[in-house]
Amino acid sequence: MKVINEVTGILNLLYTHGWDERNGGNLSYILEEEEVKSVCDPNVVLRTFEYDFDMTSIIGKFFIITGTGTYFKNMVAAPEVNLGIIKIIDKSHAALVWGYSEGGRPTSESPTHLQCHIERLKQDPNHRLVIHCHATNVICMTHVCPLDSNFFTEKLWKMQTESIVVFPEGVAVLPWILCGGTQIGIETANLMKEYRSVIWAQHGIFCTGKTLDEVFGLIETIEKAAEIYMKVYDKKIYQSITNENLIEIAQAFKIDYRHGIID
Ligand code: 2HA
Ligand code: ZN
Repeated sequence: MKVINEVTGILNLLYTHGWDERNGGNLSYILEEEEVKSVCDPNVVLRTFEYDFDMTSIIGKFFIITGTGTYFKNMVAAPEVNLGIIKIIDKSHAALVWGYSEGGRPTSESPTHLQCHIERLKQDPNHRLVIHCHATNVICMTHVCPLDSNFFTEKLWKMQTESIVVFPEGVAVLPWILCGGTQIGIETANLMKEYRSVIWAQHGIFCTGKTLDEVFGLIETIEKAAEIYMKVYDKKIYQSITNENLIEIAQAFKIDYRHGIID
């Protein structure tokens, strides 16, 4: 059950940060078979779910996924109701092996989550996690900034010294697209070829990575930079981080940052 406690702990933190109001946000995390065995019998199929895209490359993998309509604030108290563990059993089906005990099913954003996993695993075999949340200041920026990935990346990098260290590849931005479907999943996963973080205009952010701490930290850092941006962008600025400062940070920390934005 250690893994369930770790996942519900992060979900609770996301809630208390104010980034997952009501049933906002969702999470999916690749589990090792041993981790699944600590919770249930991985071979007992409770129900199956169908997907309309090709999942061949993730057949056999287990995912713990938040349930559709579930509230992050309730995860710690009732994990088995609000979370499910699925195994991808063929090109278009997943089997439920644990959870959703009151009849639930995977989050409406699970097509996007699974497509992001497929893409991120191609980039990084150690990839495990996708978190979507409604980070407040990130959403604010999508109201007042041009929806351009390089614009967002440059502003976020220049808000605080940590940014370029934590997300040297920058952030990608998608225009408003209807959520919950396969199309937004395709567009998001396409950007995940080059980015771990994709912002959905007027909606929130998808962040990916290897561990719960890493991805939570990525969200925190992007959201913190966005908060600083929203607090200062319409004020008279006396000084800020320059292109030269960013290059100096990158050299000092040996960071391979995205080129073509500040140089
Ligand atoms: O319902 O955040 O994007 C959960 C969501 C949808
Ligand atoms: Zn959402």
